[in-house]
Amino acid sequence: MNGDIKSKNLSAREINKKIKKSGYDSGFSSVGILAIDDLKILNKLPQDYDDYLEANMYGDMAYLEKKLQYFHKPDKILPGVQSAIVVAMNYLNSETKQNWQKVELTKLENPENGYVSIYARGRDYHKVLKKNLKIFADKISSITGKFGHRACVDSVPIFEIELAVLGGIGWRGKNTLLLNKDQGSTFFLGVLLLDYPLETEKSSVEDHCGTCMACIDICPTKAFLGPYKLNATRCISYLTIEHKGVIPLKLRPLIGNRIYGCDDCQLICPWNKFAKVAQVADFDVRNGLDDARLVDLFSWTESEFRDRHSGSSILRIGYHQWLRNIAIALGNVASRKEKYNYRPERSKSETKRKALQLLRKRITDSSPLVSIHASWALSEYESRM
Ligand code: B12
Ligand code: SF4
Ligand code: SF4
Repeated sequence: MNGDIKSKNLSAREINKKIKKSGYDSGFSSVGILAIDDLKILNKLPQDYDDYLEANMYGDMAYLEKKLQYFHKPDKILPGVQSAIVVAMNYLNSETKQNWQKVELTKLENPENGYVSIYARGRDYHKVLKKNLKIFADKISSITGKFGHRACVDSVPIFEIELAVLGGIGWRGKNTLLLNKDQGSTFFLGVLLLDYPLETEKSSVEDHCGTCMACIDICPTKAFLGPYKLNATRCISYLTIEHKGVIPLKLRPLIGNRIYGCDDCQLICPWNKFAKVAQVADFDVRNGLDDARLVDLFSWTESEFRDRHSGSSILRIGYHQWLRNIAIALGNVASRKEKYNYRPERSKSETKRKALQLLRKRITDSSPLVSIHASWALSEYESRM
């Protein structure tokens, strides 16, 4: 419970100001403060959310069903909860070039290299945000005195984007992500629930999507039912990360060379011209994942997979799902070469031979998930090359 000793002589506004400064000092780029009443006013959500669940747009993500149960009862998440602080943390790494959106879009046209979403190329963001939220909470206690808290980064059933909108961090874009005029959308969100009372900082951000529909139009799998409405079961991020089983045949060619997540609906967003690089080094690229050859990644043994992805969110999908995703991208190499008229010198025989050899080996893999996708990839490869 809150032991409000130190903040006695400070006004609510002064406390908020100090808290915000501590948030920025803890590596966060935006900080929004909400009183408990504001955690309850999201009454628009349940209707939409019911529809979402009813339309079965969540696939294997059964945990989304639980969200509703907890939604109006933040007390269940943190007993005696009295306020929430929503934070954003930028994740573009320090090497990011000014024209990064173009650079990344070009990578999608190189069928021989795998595309790993920018957010997943470095350390697991859940770990990074949790660590920095802990630092932030310690700083807050030096302003307010001791209090109880819970750090939420995806693991807790709350609506982070809706809270961030209420906290004035940005607006929800048509691609369903949170956007900010000064930072685009390349940031993560986290929430600190506190049993200490804070006052809401009233600030609202207008929707700046206007007539733009670029994200909806670019989506490779046509996953948007319309603006602000996503059928998650068609999203490549869902298919490559959340979905554990066989990828539907008709969606495989649309995945292209994306082997973990997808950034297209952000790469095309005009507001991402203003995206900022991370203030922490945790998101620096590991294992050359910003431009790695599919055949190299497909050659990793299981222990290599575990070692190389230690501390990364990619580890969570497991070795077989990793191989499944790369097999699909390998199966797409031939058709994508035709599409982009891609003819680099080195690819001629050496890469093809290596890909065929690796795929043939995986047809008899003990994991059906791997063998099914390797067989498909091999038939795609052999029929077109
Ligand atoms: C589950 C999940 C996913 C799922 C589903 C996403 C989705 N939009 O539904 C999948 C795996 C597809 C996904 C993908 C991605 N995600 Co995600 N995801 C989450 C998570 C854990 C929960 C979101 C959720 O509850 N979704 C369920 C839907 C129903 O909720 P909703 O989007 O709020 O939708 C409401 C309305 O838009 C509308 N609606 C939306 N769709 C539909 C459809 C129908 C039929 C109806 C009727 C209504 C409706 O009604 C809903 C309820 O009010 C959040 C973290 C969190 N705790 O919030 C991260 C989060 C949203 N993801 C994040 C990221 C980074 C991504 C990716 C960019 C990762 C990547 N590069 O591959 C992609 C982007 C895809 C996209 N365009 O959304 C960040 C976003 C940061 C930001 N700037 O906004 C978050 C906040 C994680 C974090 N801690 O930072 N994600
Ligand atoms: S992440 Fe990719 S597949 Fe998912 S909605 Fe955005 S563009 Fe479509
Ligand atoms: S691409 Fe256009 S419509 Fe989509 S989120 Fe960005 S500004 Fe909004």
